[in-house]
Amino acid sequence: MTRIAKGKSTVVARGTTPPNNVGKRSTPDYRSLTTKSIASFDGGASRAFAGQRDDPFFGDIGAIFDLVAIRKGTGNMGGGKDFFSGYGVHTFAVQVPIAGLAAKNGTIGVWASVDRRKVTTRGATTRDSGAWVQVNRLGNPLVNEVIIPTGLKDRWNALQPWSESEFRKYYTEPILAAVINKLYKLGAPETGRDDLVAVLLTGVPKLNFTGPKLADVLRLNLGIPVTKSPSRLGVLAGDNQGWPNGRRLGDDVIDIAEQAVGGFLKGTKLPLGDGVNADDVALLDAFPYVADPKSGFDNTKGQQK
Ligand SMILES: [Ca+2]
Ligand SMILES: [Ca+2]
Repeated sequence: MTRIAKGKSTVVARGTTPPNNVGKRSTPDYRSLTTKSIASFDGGASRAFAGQRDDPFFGDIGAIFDLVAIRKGTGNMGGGKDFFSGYGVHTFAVQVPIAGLAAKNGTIGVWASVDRRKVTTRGATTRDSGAWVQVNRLGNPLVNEVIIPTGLKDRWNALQPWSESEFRKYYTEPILAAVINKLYKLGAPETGRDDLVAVLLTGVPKLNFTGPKLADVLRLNLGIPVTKSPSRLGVLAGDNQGWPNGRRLGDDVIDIAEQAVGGFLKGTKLPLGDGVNADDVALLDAFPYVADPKSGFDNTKGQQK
């Protein structure tokens, strides 16, 4: 792991990733394989891990892609199918003390991007060559999926987060609001959505506002204390330590996004959700927090808990 601070790069940790969770004969005691792969640095105050974990994202993606298929909840919104249940993901987890950050009482912005080589040549052997190009980025969850039109997704993913002014109208006039109104006659505000610009591009005043510059970064106000009893609906439920102020593994970002696009911050509080309220497996109470991946032997992909 390399830390870049004040223009200087320093390798702060090295380690190996555990093998994927194949099954009880090939990879017995998978938790200990994980624990052994955690690299510690900063004199033990910081940790890093890279390897396979359970996919902590949860949602009924099959239903959502079928014309949103919004479930109008009545307080009990359970019953959706967790499309990601049983799947693993490759995870990079990093834990650093807040005290070590320059903005310890301020708001930080976080995003990630993926680069690949410009050219892939397929044949007897497959070869990648050419310059590295950015093909994907992520700050706030679901911006790519919910806000950016299909024809512009490649361009949007190739840009840096601070290029967002080019896409402003898709935030102020979200396509999803128009779609759910057309399909379900919900009365979500379709224009003048400065509330979404605040939530996704500048931060919300008195919560995590970082100035007028538009940028899709995940903003986290480090001055807000850790919530003892987190709500899966985060800020929408009065729990200011959840998305859109940072993002915890248990935050129900699909329900939050649907309700935010539905106009929650403009007073249109629609009981929207996909019916999946939590991950199919419990998180760990210690680093790297993301649950152990299901083994290939167990193979429970897509099955509900
Ligand atoms: Ca999962
Ligand atoms: Ca949900």
